[in-house]
Formats: sequence, C-alpha cells, structure tokens
Amino acid sequence: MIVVHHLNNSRSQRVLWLLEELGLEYEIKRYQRNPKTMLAPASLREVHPLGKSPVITDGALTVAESGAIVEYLVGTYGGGRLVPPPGTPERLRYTYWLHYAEGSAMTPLLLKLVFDRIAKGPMPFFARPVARAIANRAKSTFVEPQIAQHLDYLEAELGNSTWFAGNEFTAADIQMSFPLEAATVRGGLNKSRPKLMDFLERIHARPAYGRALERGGKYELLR
Ligand SMILES: N[C@@H](CCC(=O)N[C@@H](CS)C(=O)NCC(=O)O)C(=O)O
Repeated sequence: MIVVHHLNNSRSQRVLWLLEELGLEYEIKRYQRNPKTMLAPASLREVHPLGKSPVITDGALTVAESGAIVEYLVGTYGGGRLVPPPGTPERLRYTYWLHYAEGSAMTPLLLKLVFDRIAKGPMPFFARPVARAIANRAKSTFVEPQIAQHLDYLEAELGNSTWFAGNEFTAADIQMSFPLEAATVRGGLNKSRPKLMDFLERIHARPAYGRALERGGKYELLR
C-alpha cells in the first residue's frame, strides 16, 4: 500500500492529486507543522533523514523529493498515463518541467518567503530597521525581479501549448502547480498574466484535484 507522509499546507498535496488522477489506493499519514517555525515535526525524520514533505512509502521502498515521487508513481503505476511517449519532443519538455518546478521556479519563491519573514519576524526593536532594509533591498534588487522573469517566461510558454509539456495534461502540470500556486500568494501572480491564471483555473476544476483536497484537508500556502 502506498502511504503518503503528508505535512499540512505543503507540497505533498501535489502527490495526493497525482494519486487521485491515477485512481490509485493510498493511505495518508498526517504530520503538522510547528505553528511558530512552520517546520515539520521530528517524527518525519523517522521516515526520511531530511524530514521534508512529500515522502511516500510503498512496501519496503521510501521515495522522497516531489519530482522523484512523480517519476516513481507514473513509471510504476501509470501504465503510460500522464506522461508523453518516450522519444517525443513532448517527453523532453515533460522532463524539463518536472525538474524546473523545484530546481528553478521554487528558488526565488522560497527566498521571498524567507526575506518576508525576516522583515516581519520578532527581533530587538533597534535591529528591526536594519533587518527590514536588508530584506527589502534583497527582495527589490534580486528576488522580485527573478520571480517576475520566471512568471513572464511561463506565461509565454503557455502561449505555445495548452499544457506545459504539450497539448495533453501530464504529471508535469501537477509538478508545476505548486510554484504557480505559491506565486499567487507571495510572487505577485495575478490577472496580469492571464494564461497562468487560466492554467490554475483549469487545474482547480479537475475532479481529481478536488478529491485530493477533500482527502488532504485544509490547504493554505505559506505566505
Ligand atoms: N524539493 C523538495 C522540497 C521539500 C520541502 O522543502 N518541503 C517542505 C514542505 S512544502 C517541508 O517539508 N518543510 C518543512 C521543513 O522543512 O521542516 C521536494 O519537492 O520534495
């Protein structure tokens, strides 16, 4: 039986969605973030040394890292579904987006989260103006322009095909959902990029996405 070690408000929601798209049976083992630090509980490190979510177990196997989990589930149980055929241009694009989502898109979005928290976080009153100035400078000179560059690129890409890998919905779209959802709460993604907003509407309307939300419970992205 596939077990999803599911941290609340996290990337593991994406794995539940994939499992629902594939119509697979699975169990959810739940973990709650520390409300102050937002970190995962230590018990998640008993499943994988990094204690990050998502991680799945399938019998004796443990698989961590979203992209690896997607490849494992689609390769083992997909029977050719949600992945373009090997050797096609779509397959190469599929591989690209599977890596890009975590390898490139998430980096500036994570930096945004960190610098926003530095600026807002508790600290001695005399340190606050300095910390805020440094955080704001990092955001305005590097982080926000980087996010905007990625979003412009993604908006243009969705002008070339209906979905990220081509004209068929694939697991690469599931992988790409998290950076785009995160960008709506902390990256300035809004109606000024209509193709990306339309992508989000289309994925949110999928019955499997809704079922995954019902199974996963409340899902609010960190801001
Ligand atoms: N690139 C990794 C990122 C894993 C990750 O950072 N997960 C976050 C949740 S979205 C987490 O576990 N945070 C809690 C912590 O670091 O303690 C993946 O895609 O699996």
